[in-house]
Parts: sequence; structure tokens; C-alpha cells
Amino acid sequence: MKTGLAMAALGATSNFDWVLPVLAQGETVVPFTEWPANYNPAAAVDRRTFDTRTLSGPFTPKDQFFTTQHYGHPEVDPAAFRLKVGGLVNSPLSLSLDDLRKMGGTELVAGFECSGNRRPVQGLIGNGRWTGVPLKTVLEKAGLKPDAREIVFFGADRGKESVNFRGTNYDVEQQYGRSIQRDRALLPEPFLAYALNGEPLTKHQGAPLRVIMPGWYGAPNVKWLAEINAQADPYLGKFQANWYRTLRGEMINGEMKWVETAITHLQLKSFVARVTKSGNAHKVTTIVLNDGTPIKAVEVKVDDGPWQMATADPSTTAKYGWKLYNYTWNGAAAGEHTLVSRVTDATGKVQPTAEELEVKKTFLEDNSQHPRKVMIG
Ligand SMILES: Nc1nc2c(c(=O)[nH]1)N[C@H]1C(S)=C(S)[C@@H](COP(=O)(O)O)O[C@H]1N2
Ligand SMILES: [Mo]
Repeated sequence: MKTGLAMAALGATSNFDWVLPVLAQGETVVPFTEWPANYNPAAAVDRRTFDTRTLSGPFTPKDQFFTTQHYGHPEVDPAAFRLKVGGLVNSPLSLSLDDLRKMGGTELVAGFECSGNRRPVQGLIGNGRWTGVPLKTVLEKAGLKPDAREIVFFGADRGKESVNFRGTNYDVEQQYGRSIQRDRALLPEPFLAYALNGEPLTKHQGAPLRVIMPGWYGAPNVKWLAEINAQADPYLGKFQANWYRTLRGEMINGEMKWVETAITHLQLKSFVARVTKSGNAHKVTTIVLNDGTPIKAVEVKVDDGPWQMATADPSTTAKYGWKLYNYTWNGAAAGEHTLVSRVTDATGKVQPTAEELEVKKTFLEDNSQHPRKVMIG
């Protein structure tokens, strides 16, 4: 019975049994009225969004973790897999999964969203417990030459791209590629993961090996990692130099300048992910993501009421993981209401409103406060 109620509330169909949230006795999920009527979290085999209304724990289960990429899911045989490490290194490497496991076994909790994640669904988001090897360990084994200033990651996935130069299109095949600078690559954080939540990576999440840049957006987390190349010059592949850009107004020396910036660290963000009803009380759960700076406060506002403090969920304290904050809303009247959250970090930075974010022209990196419409029955 409880199951039937929850399914109705979620608009889920029976082939998505796994999306059922963990509900206490008598607890029901409150519908979001702004939700698209035809929403299907697994619309295509290589496109999946996380239905945040089903949020039931600190980590996103492997079959609910979002998936998005440019060239579909390549099939990589884990037994034949070798990670190539080359370019400006003293000893080029060819590492099997076993070689990596022998170097690794470290765990990292990291959550991320796609830089295109936005309202109303906000489902291009996930939080995982990753197992793998710090990138630094692999780079130190290969030995970077002094002029290796740029570390490039290539995925096994390839596609035809049309590169336009002054009116002429050049059609070339290329791999998904992303890069980071040497100094950053040698920090303790960048990570090569072969497991998610204690199990080998699934094809959706980049099996057998992927990059995780803790505290960054999804784009640099190269899946199906095939090669690492150390080079002297900046890497200017499409997905590095072009595709993941934000056009934003910035005050520089007292003047507003319109600049294109790269998608790197996560912008401070929170949103209402799930609301449940239990008796007269409603539990409003928000997801918070940022670059790892400690969080000072998360507040929730109901309609035109005052901002109210939400409470940190003690199961989500990892520096680079997402944080869940809960607010108990008492005495909600029947009808439609607006719930919005805002997060403030320890440096005093506050999540912007949509109006405050108008200096950002392009749609990536939308971390604005999201007024969420809900229906109280
Ligand atoms: N090889 C490869 N890695 C990739 C991509 C891709 O197209 N190819 N897309 C990136 C983008 S834009 C995002 S948001 C994340 C999504 O990771 P996920 O599918 O594990 O959630 O993968 C990143 N890594
Ligand atoms: Mo993305």
C-alpha cells in the first residue's frame, strides 16, 4: 500500500521499481508541481538523470547515478585494458587494472553535477564513494619532465567533429579530451577511480577507469580513461577550449568586462531535492554542492516567510561530497507553495538569486537559488 502511494506520488511506472524511496511508516513524497509531466529518469540508455525526489541516503546507487556524455558509451574490455601514460615523462607506462589496484585502494567521497544541471529537474547530479589511485601516484611513477606543464586525459570514446576555421569546416575524428595544469595534477586531490560505492565502475560511469576532480563540475571527470599525455603547451581540444565555457560579466579594474571563463570548480549551490510528509510535519531536504569550502549555513524559505535554518545531515560531512540539509516545516496549509533554499559558505559567500546571476549570459554553471513549487494535499 505504502509502495503504491509512493509510486503514484512519483508518477513512476513499474519498470522503475528501483527508484522507490525509503519511506518511514506513513511517510509520503510531496509532488513538485513544476515537474515535467513526461519525466523519465532513464529516457535513453546513455542518458539518465537522478530523480532527487527518491533521495534516500548519502550515496547515489550505481543504477541511479546520472549519466551524460558526447559520444555514447564505449565498451572497454577490463582484462585487455591498459592505461597509457606518455608524452613528456621519463618512463612511459602501460598499466593494467591490477597494476593500478596494487598502487591504489584509496577511497574518496566526491559528488558532482554536470555544469548544465538546472531547474526544474536538477537531476544531472550524484554523490559517490570512489576507490582508486591518486593521479599524483601515477604521474610520479612515470616521472614528469620539467617542461611537462599540461596533463591531458583522453577517453576511449571517439566522434567526428567539425572544426570551423574562418569559414571552412574540417571534419576530424577525436577523443573526448580534457586537461589540467601540472601544479594541479600533482595536488593530492585529482583521482583515478576504478570503483563506485565499493563495486567496479559500470559502463555508464566510465568503466574501467575514470578521472575524478574533487570539487569540480563533471566535464573534467573523463570517463573510459585511455591515455594520459604530458605536454608543454596548453591542450585546446573542443571540450577543453570551447564547449565548456561561461560568458560572464566581471568587474576588472573598475570596469565591467565580458569574459569567457573555463568550467572548473563547482559554484556554491543548494536546491530543494525532496519533500516528504509525515503526519503534520514536512521534511524538506536540500542538496548542497561546492568546491569543498566549509559550509556555514543552509536556510529554507516558505512562500514569503523568513529564512529558517536547516540542519546538516550527519551522514554527509565529507569535504568534497554533497551535503544534505533538512528543514522541518510544520503546519503547512493545503495548496501550492514555493520552497527555496540558499547556502552560505565559511568565507561569507552567499548563493546568488537568479537576478544576481544575470551577469552570466550562457546557461552553464547555473547555481542560482531555485524556488521550487510543491503541492500540499
Ligand atoms: N570520456 C568522456 N568522459 C566524460 C564525458 C564524455 O563525453 N566523454 N562527459 C563529461 C561530462 S560533461 C560529465 S557531466 C560527466 C558525467 O559523468 P557521469 O556520466 O558519470 O555522471 O562525465 C564527463 N566525462
Ligand atoms: Mo557535463
